[in-house]
Amino acid sequence: MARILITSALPYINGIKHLGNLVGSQLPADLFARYMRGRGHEVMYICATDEHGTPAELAATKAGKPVAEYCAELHDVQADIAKGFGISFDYFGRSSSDENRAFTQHFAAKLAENDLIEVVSDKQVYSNADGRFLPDRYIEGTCPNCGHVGARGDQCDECTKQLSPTDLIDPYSTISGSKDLEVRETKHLFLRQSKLRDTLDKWIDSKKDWPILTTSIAKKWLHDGDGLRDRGITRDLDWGVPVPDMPGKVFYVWFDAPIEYIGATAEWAKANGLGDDAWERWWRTDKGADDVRYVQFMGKDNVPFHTLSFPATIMGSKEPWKLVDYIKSFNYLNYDGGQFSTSKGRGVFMDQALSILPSDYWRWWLLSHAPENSDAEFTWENFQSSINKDLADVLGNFASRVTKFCRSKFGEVVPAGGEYGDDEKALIATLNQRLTAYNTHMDAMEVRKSAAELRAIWAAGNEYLQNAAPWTVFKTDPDAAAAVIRLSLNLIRLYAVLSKPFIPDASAALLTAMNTRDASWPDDVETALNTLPEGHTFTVPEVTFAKITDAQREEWQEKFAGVRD
Ligand code: B3M
Ligand code: ZN
Repeated sequence: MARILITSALPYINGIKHLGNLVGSQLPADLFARYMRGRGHEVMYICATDEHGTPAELAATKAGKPVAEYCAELHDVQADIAKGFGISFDYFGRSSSDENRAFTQHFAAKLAENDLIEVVSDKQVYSNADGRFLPDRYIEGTCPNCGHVGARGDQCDECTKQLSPTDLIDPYSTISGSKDLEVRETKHLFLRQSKLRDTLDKWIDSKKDWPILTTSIAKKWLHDGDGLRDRGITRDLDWGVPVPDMPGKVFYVWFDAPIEYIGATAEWAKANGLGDDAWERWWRTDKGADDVRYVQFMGKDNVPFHTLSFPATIMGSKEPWKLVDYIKSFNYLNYDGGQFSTSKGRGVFMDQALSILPSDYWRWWLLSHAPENSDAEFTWENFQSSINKDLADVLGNFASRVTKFCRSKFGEVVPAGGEYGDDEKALIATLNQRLTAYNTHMDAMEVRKSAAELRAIWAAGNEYLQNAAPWTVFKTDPDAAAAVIRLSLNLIRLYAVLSKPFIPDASAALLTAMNTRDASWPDDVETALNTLPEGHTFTVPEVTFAKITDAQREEWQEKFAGVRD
């Protein structure tokens, strides 16, 4: 069996994330992790809170708390909410960990050793009103590349271009709003990534299976304008990984954050009382990681750093670290005609979503509408109709009709009698085809195509039941009806197994109702449909998916129309 290493982009510590962030990182990563575990592979799914940089400092100041205390608190908040969504990390670390500090300083030292670090007298923007330098998110202005107002000092989220504060047009301090700014000299370490441009170019070209979205962004910034520029990897900040021998300087958050993928794996080993070999077998190709398939999940705005500066750090170390094999990137999820926005509090946030509906409702809608090849739009009407149709009317209704009819005629037990005939054989043939397609799409991380295939598998069972009409057949041939119900009860178990990556809670509830712990992924449908033998007892499941009413939809549309407090 393969070994699969999965990481999803580290959410900034500053506050609870919205559904757009979730569907572009942790949720599809969790879908893939659950699927790969279900197929019997060894999986290590790693994520962490991204706790350095200006997002953390600005948010802690706003909360009136010391930044270390703020980060510890919000890490637990984000961990709890991810748990509420059934995100099955093997470990959810913290980029402020000792492990990440050590790794970050190690990589910087190796890069310097390999002549890839340069001490540059850099121009940084200093705010007289605030009495401090303004790196990254302490400064905003107009993007020189696309004209977007509100571009940040390190990146424009509109066109994803990586920026420096001095690039901004008409800049202002995000602390005080002051425009009383001046450019001052200050020494910083630069990563000479331009020396690795050709190596990176060849590496990106070798990734023939990557999504177009990922490679197009990478190639754009590799060759845009003056190409891959050397970039400052240190900042005049107090909070972050200290730069050895440069007091008052810390590493730039995007330098240390991806290294936390390794850091969090070492945190996992320590938390489990394991030695270094436990994490090295995932990250060091000289310690067994050469047979690992490493997949990253992220929004498109994170692609530049994951395809350029992080690989440059790994390659530049000249040490045998595991490089990513596949990057699954996502476009944006928009909300009712506008954009989700953490900083502007616009949209539905993860905690709010869980307060109104179970996570499976959100998981199903978000994954089946994932913004893979283009931006996607969340509307309350579409959410209501998709949930009510796919989950309530198709999957939920099938489980309810089959178990209730069985209970009324045969009791809560898999009935004996009859045998599978032509209709059953036809259904089995159809489902075998669809199972193969489902596996293919899931292996390829084609999220929407996988959801469509799973929905079709549910629908095939409904269509079979409708045509077989055991409630009619029972009157003249109870044995034939028994065979239909026996197959259909086994189909409920099969649906629970196949649906687990998407809707784990409903899957567990259906397996419990079917009174089985056999959640083995099917090799073939016929075998799967003979798992629950005649005489096997079960219970009628609770209503698996209560429908969303128009009144509820209208209430939530109103409640989430503005910006959150
Ligand atoms: N925290 C950016 C973001 O949240 C950043 C991702 C880091 S992944 C190493 O979009
Ligand atoms: Zn821009």
